[in-house]
Amino acid sequence: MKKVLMLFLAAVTLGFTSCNSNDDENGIVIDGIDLSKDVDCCSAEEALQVYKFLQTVHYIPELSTSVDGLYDVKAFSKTGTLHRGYNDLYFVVTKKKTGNYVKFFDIKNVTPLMNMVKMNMWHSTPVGGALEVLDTKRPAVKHGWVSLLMNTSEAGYWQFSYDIEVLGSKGRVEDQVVNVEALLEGQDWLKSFKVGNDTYYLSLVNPNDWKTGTNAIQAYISKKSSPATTPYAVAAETFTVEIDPRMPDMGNHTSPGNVALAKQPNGSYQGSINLTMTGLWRIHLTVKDAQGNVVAGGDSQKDGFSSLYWDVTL
Ligand SMILES: [Cu+2]
Repeated sequence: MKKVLMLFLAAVTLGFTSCNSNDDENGIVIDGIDLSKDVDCCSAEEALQVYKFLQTVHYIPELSTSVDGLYDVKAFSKTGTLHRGYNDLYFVVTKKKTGNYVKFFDIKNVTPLMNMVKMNMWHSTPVGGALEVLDTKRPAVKHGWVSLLMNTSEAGYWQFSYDIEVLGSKGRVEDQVVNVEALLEGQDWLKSFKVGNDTYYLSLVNPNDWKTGTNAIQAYISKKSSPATTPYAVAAETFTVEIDPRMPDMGNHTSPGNVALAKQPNGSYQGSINLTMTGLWRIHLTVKDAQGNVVAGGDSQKDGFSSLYWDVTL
């Protein structure tokens, strides 16, 4: 595959046409296969962008597979591992014969299941909806996410399954055990709250990308399924999540200019958070329903702050 990618790089540098081009004079031929005839693959520019993207993520072997001996399916995350809380997942499919990226494939029914060994029960976890194209620049990369309730421990372990369809060929990854790492001390990015009999999960998205100062803050609110072995979808309800970041080790001082998280058309919640210095920030949360009633957090403990919070250490 390296060879193909290097040729794509060369093709871009030399200004050759895309592999979808009908211009035979400039076709890229590898191992006797003219890539310009491969309508399933990306243009040279698209392939280059995918190649560049893959330099920023790492391969998860447990979640990768092949389909019908024709296609390699590779899963990636930022680190090549998974951890408790929100994780982005990326998938790329290549043709075994040429290493070309395949643009058209579907990944469905991503189902993480945790076996709580001592309790002899299984549960799933918040999962984003159908996987989507990462962006228009990188149409051959599919993106999704999972937010894992617990890390792997003596209490239990995780298995992942999903279905894949590539150009009419179907495959499945079934019950693959994947290790889920704990977060470091001072990092707690996943919390739950109850409204009546319903349990909701608040997944903070990638706070490890934050820097000192003002940051975009993004989260998802998912609703626990019944039975709990069904992946937990993003909640249909509309909430608002007010944030009150404090530094517990520094007299609980706060910061100015924080903006509550509001629901976006894509189902995520977005706001703005100002973290004025490095160290442990406890982000106290107050969740309100669409009518503005407080449904979670907001309760005064002995320190006067909400007992519903994320911890982020910068
Ligand atoms: Cu569990």
